[in-house]
Amino acid sequence: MLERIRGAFEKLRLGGDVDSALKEIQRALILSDVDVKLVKELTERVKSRIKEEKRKYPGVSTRDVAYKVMFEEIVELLGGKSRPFPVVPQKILLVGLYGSGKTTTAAKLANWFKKRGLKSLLVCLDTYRPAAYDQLKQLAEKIGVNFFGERNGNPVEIARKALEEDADVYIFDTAGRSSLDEDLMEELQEIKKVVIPEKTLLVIPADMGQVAGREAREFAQKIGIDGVIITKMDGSGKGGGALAACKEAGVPVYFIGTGESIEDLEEFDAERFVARLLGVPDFKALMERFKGTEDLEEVLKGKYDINAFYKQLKAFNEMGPLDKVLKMLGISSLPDDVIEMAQKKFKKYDAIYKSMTKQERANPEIINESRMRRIAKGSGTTLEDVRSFMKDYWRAKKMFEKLKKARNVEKLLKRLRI
Ligand SMILES: Nc1nc2c(ncn2[C@@H]2O[C@H](COP(=O)(O)OP(=O)(O)OP(=O)(O)O)[C@@H](O)[C@H]2O)c(=O)[nH]1
Ligand SMILES: [Mg+2]
Repeated sequence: MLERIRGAFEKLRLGGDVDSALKEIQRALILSDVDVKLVKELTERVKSRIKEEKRKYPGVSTRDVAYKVMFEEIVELLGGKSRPFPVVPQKILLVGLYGSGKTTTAAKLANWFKKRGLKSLLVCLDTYRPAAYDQLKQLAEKIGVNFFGERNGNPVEIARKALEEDADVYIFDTAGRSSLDEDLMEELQEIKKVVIPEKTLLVIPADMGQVAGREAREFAQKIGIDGVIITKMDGSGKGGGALAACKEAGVPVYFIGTGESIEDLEEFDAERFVARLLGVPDFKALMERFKGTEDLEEVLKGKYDINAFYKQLKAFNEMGPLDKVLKMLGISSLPDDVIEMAQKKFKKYDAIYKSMTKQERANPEIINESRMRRIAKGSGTTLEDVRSFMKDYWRAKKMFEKLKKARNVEKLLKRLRI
């Protein structure tokens, strides 16, 4: 989507000039359907702020100042500072037009809360589309949360009955229409009166681009919304436009949907989003993923020897399938097959690791052909297996050096922000 922005920053970092980087960013934003007016304003602000900050930090190169200013302005454009979504018992009402992703998102949210220890009840208030009931019920079964619904009947009554059930988080999935017409409006207002939701969230697909702003305003006016969830960020080139438009409309984007599966829901944070776009890994997010497994920070501090490699393999193995998030966070340079290997070949690699001497683990460069043969024998694997272990180790080592470099960029950003 905003690949071009990444390209522009990369060029800047490698010594390109500020003007052409800025032009590239303008092009990227417009291609992503960001309103031209907003792009113009951003350009002006970036230019004047670069001048300003250069006066403030005379010792810092123009390029570094530009990097920092562009980063901050793009973050601001796409949403600015975000508030985390409250992980507390609550009632959430999902509204939105036909096919925007409400039902899928309802299930993703239930799963999100489940992971955080809260019990959800998924409630189907869509009695218009006959398949809606089964769709949500099946999703509820799949993630192991409770479901409530009736195939026919009045959505308002169903909502009332649902509230008698026991749950921490009530998630109400409503019917979609092709536009926000009188009927839909009345029904949603009635439901709202009964449910009294803490959060009414509008679900909008990313491919709406800047039109998302108009839709958000309309729903805000007629129904009242507390925030937005933008779905299908994975399949659209217009996500940037949708994000910028929601920011302009003054409604926070709480989550983004990044795929069709249940796990593909991310809490939206503009800074993290842009940082990732630029290839600056967000270590906090990364740490969260590693919670309870290994401390990547520690690994990064030390020397990347075979012990560190093994720690990582073990972490990946225990974490289960790595999802896109982790890959997007900058681990993307870790080859896919190595990640897969962490799960599939773990037993073999585990045995190989255990047959190595302390000295070998700390100094991988000493592992020659004859040592490999010994390791293969000791671990009950083949010479090929040991070779592939070593090959993966060297590749992973390279990746970590990259990650370390990226981290320095983040440090630079922090220092400049003061
Ligand atoms: N790629 C991708 N597809 C998504 C995402 N969210 C939803 N979808 C797909 O979009 C389609 C519509 O999703 P639903 O959840 O049924 O949409 P809905 O708003 O409930 O639709 P109605 O109830 O008919 O108004 C389905 O095929 C989903 O798999 C996403 O984040 N990424
Ligand atoms: Mg639906």
